[in-house]
Order: sequence, then C-alpha cells, then structure tokens
Amino acid sequence: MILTDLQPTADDIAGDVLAGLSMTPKRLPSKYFYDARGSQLFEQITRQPEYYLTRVELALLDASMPAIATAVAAHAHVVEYGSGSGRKTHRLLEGLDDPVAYTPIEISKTALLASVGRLADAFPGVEMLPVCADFTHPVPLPQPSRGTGHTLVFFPGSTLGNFLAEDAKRLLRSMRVTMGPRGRALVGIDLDKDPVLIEAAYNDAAGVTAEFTLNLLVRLNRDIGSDFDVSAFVHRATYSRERMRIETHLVSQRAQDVHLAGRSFHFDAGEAMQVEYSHKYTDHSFATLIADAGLRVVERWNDPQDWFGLRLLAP
Ligand code: AVI
Repeated sequence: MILTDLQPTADDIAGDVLAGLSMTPKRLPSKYFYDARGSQLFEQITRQPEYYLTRVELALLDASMPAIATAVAAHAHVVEYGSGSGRKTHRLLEGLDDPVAYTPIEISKTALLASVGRLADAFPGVEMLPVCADFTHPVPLPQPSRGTGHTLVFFPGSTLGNFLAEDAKRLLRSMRVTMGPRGRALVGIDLDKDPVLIEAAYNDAAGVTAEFTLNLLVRLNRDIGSDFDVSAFVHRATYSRERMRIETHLVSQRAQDVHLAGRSFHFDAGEAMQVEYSHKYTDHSFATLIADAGLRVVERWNDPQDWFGLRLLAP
C-alpha cells in the first residue's frame, strides 16, 4: 500500500493559528483537533450515549444500504473526506457492488493508517490508496490500477457542518470536480431538532468532548511551541437556533498572555475563543447550500425520527 503524505507542516499550522489569534474575536481552526490523541478522543465521543450522530447514522446506513447500492453504479472508486475509524466505510464497501478502490483523505496520519489497515484486511479485493492531507485544499487523487465505474465521494458524520457556508460551498465545488460529471457524493447531515438533544451531544456527562476541545491547545503547545495554559481554559458548547449550529468556545478563566513565534496574545478573564461550529440542516437549508455549489439531491434517506440524513448528490 502506498501512502501519499501531504500532512500539514508545523509552519502551516503556526500560520493558521497566528491568523486566528489576530482576529477579534479570536478563533482557532477545528481541523487541528485531529492529532493522534484528538482522533482517539473523537472516537470516544462517538461512543458516548449523548452523541447520537454516529449511532443514528450507522443504523441509517445499514437500513439504506440496499437502496444506496442500487443508486450507485458498480465498480466505484470510493473517495472519503476524513476517514475516521472506518466503521461507516466498512458498511459502505460491504454493501456496494464490487467497489474497485478506496481513497481516504485524512489529516491525522495515525488515524488514517489504523483505519486503512483494518479495511485492507477486510477487503483484499479493494485497492487501498490512502492520502494524508488537509482536504480543505485541492488534493491530487491517486489513480486506481483497475478501471472504475465512477467516483463516489463519501462524506459522512455531518463533517460538512464543521464548515462555514462559504467554506462548505468551496469544499462541495471541489467534490464536484473530484466526482466528475457521472459521479455521486453520499453526504451525512445532522438535522435541526430539539436544542436540548443537540446541546447534550456536545456536553457529554463523562467530559470527553471537553477533553477533546482542550486537546487542541495541548497539541498546539507541543507541535508549534505556543504556551497556552490549558488548565485556565474551559469548554463551552451552545446551540444557536437562529444560526442552526453548535458554537464551541474555549473560555479563558483568567487574564493571560499566550506566546507564539515571538508574538504575544492577550486574553481577558472570561474571553471566549471560537474553536468549532457544527451546523445542523433542514432539507431547505441543505438544498440551498449545495445548489450554490452546482449539486442537487438525487436520493434522500432519514432515520425514523428525522434526526440524521444521508443525501446522494449529483452534479
Ligand atoms: C467531526 N464532526 C462532525 C464532529 C461534530 O459533531 O461536529 C466533531 C465533534 N466536535 C465535538 N463533538 C464532535
């Protein structure tokens, strides 16, 4: 198996962090949550009772797989944006008609190699073409050695929701290019619902989500030499009904100065730094978003409670 390695460098990360700390209010990009520990913690989040997203999407994928396999042509090259643990991919590769190749694009090399290793054992007939890269930038795709039907972009988990509308549209446009004129994209979206349920999912009682959020500062201190006092920040996640999104902040518990690359950034006591958005969707808001990217919904599946949806998109 050949790994294409385009992992962000410390300079890439420091550049993004310096830009974010210079903004008012301050912000940090959520893509940097996923170092090895962050990917592990995210995996633990997906198993928390409050975090319904993964559980409901897995059941929905199982229930809809026969219909998905019918809607997607045989011999697909599956390209996944952000591979995670591979649990959903396993079900997809198992259910599709003779998939030829699988290209996961994942920012965390440890998580990528672990999941692709497991999938390679389970699917010896599927060519594994892993790419370690930040998929928010254009990524040159490896070409499968067997001829393929068409490309199926797989983007589960409502990861699309972690992007602001303009960035989500840019990503969807780049997916449209990746899938080509005959390709399809299977996208998971978390649906708008009772805010109590949504807020609980991002504030689990065991505190795993809080640890996941704070790990961002731990990894920045290690990887780019910043000096955030991690113990002086707390996790805060609230649902904005108006914007239909979870807004996650790290709130400084005291006045402090953080240093990075010879610069100093002051935090007031109580100052909130924005670190993640998790947008939720209605059919209407999702259709509007993808239309701007030149895509349309050709099939839709929801779980029985309308908590989570899978959408098959075409150019
Ligand atoms: C990966 N992504 C879809 C997760 C979400 O629900 O926004 C990341 C996450 N953040 C906190 N909990 C889970």
